[in-house]
Amino acid sequence: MFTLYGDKVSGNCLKVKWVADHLGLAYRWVDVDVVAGEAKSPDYLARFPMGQVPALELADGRRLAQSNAMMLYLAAGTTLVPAEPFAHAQMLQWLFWEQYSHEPAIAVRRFQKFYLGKPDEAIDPALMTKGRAALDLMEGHLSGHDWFVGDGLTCADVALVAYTRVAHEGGFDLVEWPAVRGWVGRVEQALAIR
Ligand SMILES: N[C@@H](CCC(=O)N[C@@H](CS)C(=O)NCC(=O)O)C(=O)O
Repeated sequence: MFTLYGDKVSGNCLKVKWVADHLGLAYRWVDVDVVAGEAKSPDYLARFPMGQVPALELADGRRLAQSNAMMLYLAAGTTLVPAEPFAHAQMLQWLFWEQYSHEPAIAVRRFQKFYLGKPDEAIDPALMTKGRAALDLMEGHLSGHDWFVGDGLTCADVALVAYTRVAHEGGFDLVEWPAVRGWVGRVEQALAIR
């Protein structure tokens, strides 16, 4: 049994929760209200100095931050983490890309538009440009593949679907990216989150 600290409005937190649920792992969920600043409380920072959710605490007290590291840890030895070295590296390729080129545009624009209620003109236009470029790249890959790596669901799909499935809340209408939309449906079905 382990403990997951998270906020269910956060795709980064849901990634880890979905993996745990998909694998049937037993865990305790602790709500942390990010907007209310709970991830910056002295008590939380003492345990998780990165001051963010999600966070993971094992029964023996070891702690881990960063959604993708947590997913990989929980899913180690399953088909969600390809064992073959090149496929494994491809999965990591998408995970690193997601954190640098996808999430910082699509998730951040969604947060500003949907949760902070900012009007479009008050949001940095670079977020739209970068988010659209990320969706274009995904569309290119998914036009020839059903999944990001190999023939089935991996952590790469879980990471990338978290904010892609709610991209419309950030002003990205997936009608423009039909292969991405089809893939979102496949991943949601595989994770039983629809
Ligand atoms: N790279 C981190 C990003 C985590 C992250 O941005 N968490 C947000 C919620 S989605 C958070 O805790 N924000 C509060 C803050 O940074 O103060 C991960 O993948 O876990």
